[in-house]
Amino acid sequence: MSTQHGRYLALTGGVGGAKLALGLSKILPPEQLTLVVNTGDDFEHLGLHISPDIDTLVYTLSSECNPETGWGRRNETWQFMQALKQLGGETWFNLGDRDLAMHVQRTRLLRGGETLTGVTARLASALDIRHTILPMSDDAVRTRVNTADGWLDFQHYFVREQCAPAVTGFEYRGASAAQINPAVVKAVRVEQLAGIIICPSNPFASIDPILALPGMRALLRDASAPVIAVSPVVGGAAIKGPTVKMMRELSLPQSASAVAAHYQAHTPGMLDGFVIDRLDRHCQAEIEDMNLAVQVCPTVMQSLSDRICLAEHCLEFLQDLRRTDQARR
Ligand code: FO1
Repeated sequence: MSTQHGRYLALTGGVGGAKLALGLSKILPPEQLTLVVNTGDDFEHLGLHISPDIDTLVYTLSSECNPETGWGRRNETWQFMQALKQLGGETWFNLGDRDLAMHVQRTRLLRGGETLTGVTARLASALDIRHTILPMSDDAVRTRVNTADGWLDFQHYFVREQCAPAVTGFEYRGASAAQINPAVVKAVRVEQLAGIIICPSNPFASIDPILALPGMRALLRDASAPVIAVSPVVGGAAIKGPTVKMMRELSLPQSASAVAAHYQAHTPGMLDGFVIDRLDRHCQAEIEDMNLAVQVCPTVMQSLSDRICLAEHCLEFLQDLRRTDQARR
């Protein structure tokens, strides 16, 4: 464990976010790290409440994650899906037999009146996770994707249509009436806050839904500790998922600088620093011109030690930013 002091918050969604969250969790003990998760990907399917980004994080932190897909459980079997197919049911969204237990239990607890925050804490604890995982909100926010084929619910776009339709925009339905999880507000305003890390998640599908909650942008901008983001784009490509395809379709340059520019344009004043891969060293000056400090380090996370190494770089970067801020005062 680290000699880091203070408390950290990480905003995450998807597989890339969960990888860095795992690295952070190996360095920081539970009382020093809170993980805030996108729930814009959540949906009702086959009568069940599915929270893909929460589950990806829960399975990753509990070493239960399917290493081939990055989502779902390891050692999975698919008898439920096969039986459902035989009965003519909807099979475009793959729910493994072991994973199914998670959705059934979550749905039952939610219908019993528990909040998503309470249910998440209970299910994470059942899998021996000690770090705090907070859904961004207990209210329903649903990401929708505007495409050349019209509006699609996020999982219809992502899984059913395999991200094929060209994207023209996003909507975070319900966000304007949703309340930020009060535990997130408390975790940001904690006196010992040492830094906030925006994980290398898809900016449009995983991070913007969190930022769309009323008051979230101001909360992060006014945080007493530095805020950094890690680029999900490396060498003009996304490590996994449709980030770069989306950028192309939205007529944005496909680069780490464009991700930084996106955050700077939509959430001015939130970021103090931006982490890019060594392959993107050529973007450094351009990002510094956006008034951001830049950390260049390896960001591709293949092994557990890659995840821990990136987490260490993030914590060191935050420490440097805190020092610079103190020196300025
Ligand atoms: N992603 C897929 O590409 N195909 C699937 O069939 C699929 C099923 C699935 C089931 C449970 C779960 O928690 C996640 C699942 N995912 C699947 C991943 C998920 O849809 C995406 O990773 C996220 O929503 C994007 O961050």
